[in-house]
Amino acid sequence: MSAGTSLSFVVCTVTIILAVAVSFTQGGCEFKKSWIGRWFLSGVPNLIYINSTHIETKGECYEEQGDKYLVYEKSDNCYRCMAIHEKHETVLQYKETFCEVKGSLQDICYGITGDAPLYSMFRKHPEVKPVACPFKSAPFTFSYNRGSGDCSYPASKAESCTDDSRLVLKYQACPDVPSTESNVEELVCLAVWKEGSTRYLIGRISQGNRRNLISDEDQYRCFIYQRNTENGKTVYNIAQSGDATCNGLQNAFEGSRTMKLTTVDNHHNRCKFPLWITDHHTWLSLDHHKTYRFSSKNATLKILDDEAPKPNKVHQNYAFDFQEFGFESQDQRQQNSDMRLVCHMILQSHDHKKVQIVAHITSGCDSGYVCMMFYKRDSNVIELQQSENYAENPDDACANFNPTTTPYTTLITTTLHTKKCPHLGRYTLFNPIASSSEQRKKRQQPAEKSQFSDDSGSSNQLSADCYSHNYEALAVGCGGSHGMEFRSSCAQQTISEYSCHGSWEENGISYVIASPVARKSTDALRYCFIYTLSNQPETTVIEGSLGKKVEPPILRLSGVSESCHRHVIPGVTGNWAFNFTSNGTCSVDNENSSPIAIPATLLVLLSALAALVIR
Ligand SMILES: *[C@@H]1O[C@H](CO)[C@@H](O)[C@H](O)[C@H]1NC(C)=O
Ligand SMILES: *[C@@H]1O[C@H](CO)[C@@H](O)[C@H](O)[C@H]1NC(C)=O
Ligand SMILES: *[C@@H]1O[C@H](CO)[C@@H](O)[C@H](O)[C@H]1NC(C)=O
Ligand SMILES: CC(=O)N[C@H]1CO[C@H](CO)[C@@H](O)[C@@H]1O
Repeated sequence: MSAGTSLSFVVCTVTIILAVAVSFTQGGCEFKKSWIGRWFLSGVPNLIYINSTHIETKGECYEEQGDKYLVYEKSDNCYRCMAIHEKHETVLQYKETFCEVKGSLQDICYGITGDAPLYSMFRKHPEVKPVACPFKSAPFTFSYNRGSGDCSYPASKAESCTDDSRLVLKYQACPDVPSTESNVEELVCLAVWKEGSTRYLIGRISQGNRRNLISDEDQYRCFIYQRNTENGKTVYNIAQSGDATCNGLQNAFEGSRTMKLTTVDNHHNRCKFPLWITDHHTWLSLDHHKTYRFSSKNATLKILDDEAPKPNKVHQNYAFDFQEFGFESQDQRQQNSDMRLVCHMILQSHDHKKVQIVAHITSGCDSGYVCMMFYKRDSNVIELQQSENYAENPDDACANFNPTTTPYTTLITTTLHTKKCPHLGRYTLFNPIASSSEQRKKRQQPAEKSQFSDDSGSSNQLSADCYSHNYEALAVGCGGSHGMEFRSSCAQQTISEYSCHGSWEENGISYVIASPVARKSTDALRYCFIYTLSNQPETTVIEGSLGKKVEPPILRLSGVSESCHRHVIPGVTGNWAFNFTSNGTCSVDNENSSPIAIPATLLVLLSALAALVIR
């Protein structure tokens, strides 16, 4: 760097510092931190960016007093007054003067007249969570008027969604009223506020049939609403703006479009889910991804799915997603598996063990009636079945319900107690001659990956080989343990122990809810062990040199991680499957005859004892 350039560098730097200093002394103020972001303003094609000092297209904050800001526009070297009101974190409203020559804030702001146009800006980034819609106790019937007369017959319908910031408006066409059409609109409520006695709502409206073409200009609408009671029913009168501003709205009865929502009577008989189900307010799926929660009044069940596909996870940030993904929310919501179920009618109840219920279901913005069966399996285990289709009419919900083909969902309580596992005894792997690694591989289930595999991966091939599938013996409730112990025959004997939390039998097949005692990363949280214990067919009696020999029964066992699926064939399918032969009870006699099944600790103890005796 030469002396010349370094001097000019210094001069330049000083100039910049001076310029900055001057701009600060020249006034300069800051807008509210909460305003920073990108905003939509009707009539402006691009979003308006606001930072702490600038409002894009308006200028720089020069002087501030209360909600009045003197804003300097550099390009025209002029000043304007803006009176900015934050109605909600999503809504800024302002009035402004023309850009004028410099003057005091008071003088310039005096130019804002009462009838100056009001501008409404709606925040797009950073996204803000929608608010709960203020129209409580949907569903509603409604009439509407688009300026050509009331369309009240046939009645239009408004329905709630699981997400209370959404409402579905199902418009009906009235043959006698021009410019009415049947159409489905969805309203997402973004902001509500009150001015005097007037209540405002900002919402985004989307239309089912024109989803990709829709712009912010078409979607943002301002509403004034008013709650009344008529003949014991709650009524909402709503006026909707004709564009993406709040202009032209005076009250809840005049607007580009008006609606009158009326609550529907006696929608649910509001039965209660039986006590043996609601005894635990929260139930979990075996993998803990789904939560079933009963309301305090035991009439409503909410099903929350934490594994919902991504677009649903961000549904709180709906406003933003709309823009980013194009409007496909209707489809996305159909995948949303969060549901709300309201008990509508109890059809059959059997002895606190089984109950059939018609429930009103809301899933996303879809709703209807479903048939549900609840089964009590054990003190901490219930199962349920739910019809797939939503019926319009509650009487149709259970009409075509087939319990033999409807899948079951197994639910457990949030805390599980350890219980005695059924079928106590010792088992050895069926066909134990197979000990070469070739035959071991054959034993593995080819279709589904074993949950028993080693998590250390390929780092130790020998031990991995040893861990996976090489279970030679199973001991249930032996040696002081109440669990199920799977043992491998490897040099370093590995034991996988499972605790049992409940069991039941159905059509000769047994089901046990079990959890791994020391959980490996590849293990499921909870398993449903599905098994049969039966005598070997045909070969039950074998003629031998020593006479007749009765073959021991075979235990066919499968582990399933999600639910106790009825399509699983024990010993054949499932996350993993084994066939074992019974090796008798846990008695000492049997322990002596089957060294593999003796717990390692017991072996050590025995050899220590033997050593003592020999001395
Ligand atoms: C605000 O934005 C303006 C341009 O719109 C920019 O010149 C200014 O440096 C920004 N201020 C801050 C604090 O980021
Ligand atoms: C709901 O169920 C719980 C547990 O079964 C019970 O204690 C409570 O009284 C029930 N509440 C109502 C309002 O029925
Ligand atoms: C268990 O036995 C059944 C029936 O004999 C057989 O089909 C299945 O493959 C066996 N399972 C295993 C893991 O060997
Ligand atoms: C009763 C019975 O089946 N005992 C068997 C237990 O397992 C050992 C080892 O596999 C066999 O040798 C026993 O005959």
